[in-house]
Amino acid sequence: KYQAVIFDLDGVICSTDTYHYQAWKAIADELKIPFNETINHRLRGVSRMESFEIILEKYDKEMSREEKVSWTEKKNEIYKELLKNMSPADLSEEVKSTLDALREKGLLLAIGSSSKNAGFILGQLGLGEYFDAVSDGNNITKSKPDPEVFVKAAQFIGKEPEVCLVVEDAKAGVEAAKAGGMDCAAIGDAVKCGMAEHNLSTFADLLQVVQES
Ligand code: B16
Ligand code: MG
Repeated sequence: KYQAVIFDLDGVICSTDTYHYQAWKAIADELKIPFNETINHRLRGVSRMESFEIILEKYDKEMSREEKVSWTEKKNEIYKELLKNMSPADLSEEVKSTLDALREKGLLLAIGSSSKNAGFILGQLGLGEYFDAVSDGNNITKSKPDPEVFVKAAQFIGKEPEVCLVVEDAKAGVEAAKAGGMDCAAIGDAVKCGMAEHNLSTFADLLQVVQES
């Protein structure tokens, strides 16, 4: 059934969670806003500005649009600096060999990420030229749970949604896949939401899911 797999990036292909956390923590500390791992959890898969709005729920003053833009830009500068620490060593052997095996089977492989830094991260991992298409935060106007990022990915590779399988680690991403008419394989945190057609206990399980489809 499946002819293409569209992968979320952060939390699926690699883990940038701690970098996002460190960068947001620096901003929250400067603004004296309480911030912890539980709040950080809610930022998975949502856009940069939406993430900041969640952090600001615990801020008791007013903040103008310009100030918000400036703080999110500052967060991104810190985050990008941290991303420089990433290298091909951050790509697990399991992920790389599973991607290669899927490609070997003739499937098209794409990225569907909310991140505007997706291209940079892929480059750091040594996957700059690897995927057949990259749909990311730079080509969308609405972020997950809106399906736009995945719909665009399917268009980029020229496949109908019905033959695409999305792999996601965030509930917002699973919802986005479903809204786009695509099946979803949940991994990690997203398994809990119980909304995906397939649940992966490990990335390599994808091979079986595709084989049995
Ligand atoms: P940026 P994904 C998402 O990536 C992250 O999970 C989320 O935490 C982040 O806020 C969002 O990208 C935007 O990232 O600030 O780099 O544009 O999971 O959709 O690959
Ligand atoms: Mg993710």
